[in-house]
Amino acid sequence: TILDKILAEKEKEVAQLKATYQQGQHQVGFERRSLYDSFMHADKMGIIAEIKRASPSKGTINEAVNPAEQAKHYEENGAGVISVLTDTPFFKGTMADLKAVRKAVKLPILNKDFIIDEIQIDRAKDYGASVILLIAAALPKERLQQLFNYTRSYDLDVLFEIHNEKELAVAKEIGANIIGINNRNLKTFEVDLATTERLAKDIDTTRTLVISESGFSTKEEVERIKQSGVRGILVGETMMRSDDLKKTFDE
Ligand code: IGP
Repeated sequence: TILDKILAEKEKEVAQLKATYQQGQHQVGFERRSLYDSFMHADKMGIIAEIKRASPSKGTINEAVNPAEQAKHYEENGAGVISVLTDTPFFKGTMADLKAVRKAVKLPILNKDFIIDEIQIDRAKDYGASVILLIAAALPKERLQQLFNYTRSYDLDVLFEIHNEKELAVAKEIGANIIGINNRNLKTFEVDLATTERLAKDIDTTRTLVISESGFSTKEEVERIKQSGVRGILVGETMMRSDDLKKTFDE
């Protein structure tokens, strides 16, 4: 599957990083910006707007984007968090993108990558990320638990991504307080909002922040998903392609 391919690349990247990365090299000075607090206490739907240059399913989306400018547009138009894809081989993002975004906006920043090792979490923290992504399908439960605890010990948030019932059970065992339900099946690339509706039913949404991820392009879809107790949505492609963000956010 595509996830297997990406993870194989990540192994190489992490080996490289371990050989070359110096702790604190890019440190920006950490000040906590909390996704959980800001979305849990808001009364309108929170939006995580993503900097996504390309993807395995769509190819090029907007490779030439200026991440800082784009993030500022997102912030001015009502985004609550900026997600920055930093994977290079498959999504054409970089850590430099994240650094530029962190400088440009006041919002919490999600480091969107395929995290398999503590060193990536050290790096995310150094660059000023507030949240990291852990993908349930990527690793065994024990390893996910270690990486979750490690991240929380830094006082960073974890967006714990799931796609099915089995992964939801893992999220609960690990104690994830922010669960991202990915509507996209990483094996087939098919997107179905019913995934969120089905899984959110079994989550205590008064205590757990639930984010619905992928496939949003209309106001009707957002209205529909509100009914399931979801407090935030993660939108990439639609935001990257929009030439009128005001309209996109209002819709
Ligand atoms: C955004 P979309 O369909 O709005 O572009 O999706 C986001 O959910 C998607 O980029 C994503 C993703 C991921 C990317 C969800 N989980 C894990 C890379 C890795």
